[in-house]
Amino acid sequence: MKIKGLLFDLDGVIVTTEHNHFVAWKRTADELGVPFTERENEQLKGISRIDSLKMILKMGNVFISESEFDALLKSKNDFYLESIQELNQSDLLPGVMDLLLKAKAQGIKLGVGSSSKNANFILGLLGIADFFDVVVDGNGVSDPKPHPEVFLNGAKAFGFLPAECIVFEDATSGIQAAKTGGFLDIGVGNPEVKEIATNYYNDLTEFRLEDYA
Ligand code: B16
Ligand code: MG
Repeated sequence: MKIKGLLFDLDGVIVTTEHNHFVAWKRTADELGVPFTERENEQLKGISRIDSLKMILKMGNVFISESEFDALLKSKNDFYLESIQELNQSDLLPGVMDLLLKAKAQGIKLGVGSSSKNANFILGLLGIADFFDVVVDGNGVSDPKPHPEVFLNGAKAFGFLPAECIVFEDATSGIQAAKTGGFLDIGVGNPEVKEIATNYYNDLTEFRLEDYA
């Protein structure tokens, strides 16, 4: 089926902010005394903020009060936001800008499907918000990835069937969400998803729009 819409995950596909999330969660895990490396962080990619903290607590078998939970969520996000203050267009991952320009010129619809509640803020810093016909983020979904809601809402806003859209993802949870939703799932920039993704590219410079649309 000819592709009519592209749905991009944000952190890890459009921009390198996954590392900032890792550093911020590492700080939280250290505070809680939970061992946390890139390996544990892999399970958090694409997962909502609340689910990420729940997962860290589970990893360490740590129990905290509701108010401590809320305070940790806030301090993680404050630290994360502080660390991305300088973000700008030069932080776009390779191939992103060229693909956005090419797809737009061909009349293909563009959307973001992110678990992040900071998605619109980040798109603003990157100066690419105007490219997108729809942005579905962590503020607008009730079931976070790996549930497909975030991408289904995007396809619905386009007015297209999921099978007419590609989802670009760097996280296992996001690839699962795309598959469950009936999208063509393409893994990008994270060898961890190579095995499960229908197609995989090291970065978006390797993706050829003419092969799909
Ligand atoms: P926030 P994506 C996800 O964004 C990140 O992969 C994940 O690491 C992060 O915890 C989640 O957003 C929530 O982000 O704390 O900014 O709301 O990859 O789905 O674009
Ligand atoms: Mg991601």
